[in-house]
Amino acid sequence: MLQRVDDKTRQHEAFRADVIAGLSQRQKTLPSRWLYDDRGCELFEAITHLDEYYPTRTETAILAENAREIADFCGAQAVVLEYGAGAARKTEILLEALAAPRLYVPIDIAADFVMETSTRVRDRFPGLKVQPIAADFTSDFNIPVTVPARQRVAFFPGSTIGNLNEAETNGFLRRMRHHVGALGRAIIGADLKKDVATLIAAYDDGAGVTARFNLNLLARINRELAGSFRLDQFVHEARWNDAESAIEMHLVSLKRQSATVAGQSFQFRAGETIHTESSRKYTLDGFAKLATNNGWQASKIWADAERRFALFGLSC
Ligand code: AVI
Repeated sequence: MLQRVDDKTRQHEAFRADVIAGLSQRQKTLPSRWLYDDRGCELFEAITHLDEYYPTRTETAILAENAREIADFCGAQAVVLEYGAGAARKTEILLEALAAPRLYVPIDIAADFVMETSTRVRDRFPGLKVQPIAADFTSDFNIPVTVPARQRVAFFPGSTIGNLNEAETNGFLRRMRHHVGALGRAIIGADLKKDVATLIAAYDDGAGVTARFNLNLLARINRELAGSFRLDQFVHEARWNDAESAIEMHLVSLKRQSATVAGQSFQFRAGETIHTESSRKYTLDGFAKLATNNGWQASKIWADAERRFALFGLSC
């Protein structure tokens, strides 16, 4: 219990520091991980069911259609390490396809959440051993020696890799490589580059769910950091950044205004934006090269017929 209070305090302090630092930059920026409070998680879940948001259903279908081959690639007795465990449906498809997975290791920064995931997977697969780890997968951490070293497979679906910046992406791929060892493998979901209209629609849906998801970050700042943002004076915008090959979410100030956060005041010009998320889109070659630069080989690629999304099978 005491541990949980400490975690909350640390989390609150990290949020405050990130918001103050991010709003002090020339291009105001808020790290996308803060989008996911309880309401943000609910809204993201709703996004995954939207017609315009193709990644979730496309990836799930690729996984289901190729489950046999993906399981063979992992090895029947794989030890599955899932980073940012939460993609329940996708995890189940993989675990179901594996003949006799030795162990499932969900890894997530939120200790409560990773315990919930463990319970759910144990209920669904009664014979399966589950060993949760509470850790931030964007920072260095060790896999406990109690996790068998052979046949480790890192599983990272959801195209969350696209939300990491360049340094984080390289660090993450190298960390995974280190975690699985010389004979290990990885299955990573990545969203592919496509026409801009499809991408904009996916990140600025007709029902306004993504807009609510983005604006919720200001509501969170108001609630948790004594903020004074007027939510009706900012609007959501999704834009394509060609140089970065990324869809960006911004919050646009509708007028010249100021807002206070934790006692500090920030000025906004009319039209000025806060950049809240980048979602990188890859080419098949581009992702394979990224993998190679970080100690992996892209041995397999599973994609849908329209080449919207791909699951990469990496080996060392
Ligand atoms: C979590 N992540 C993979 C989502 C994405 O597509 O980049 C987050 C998201 N943001 C707006 N819509 C979805």
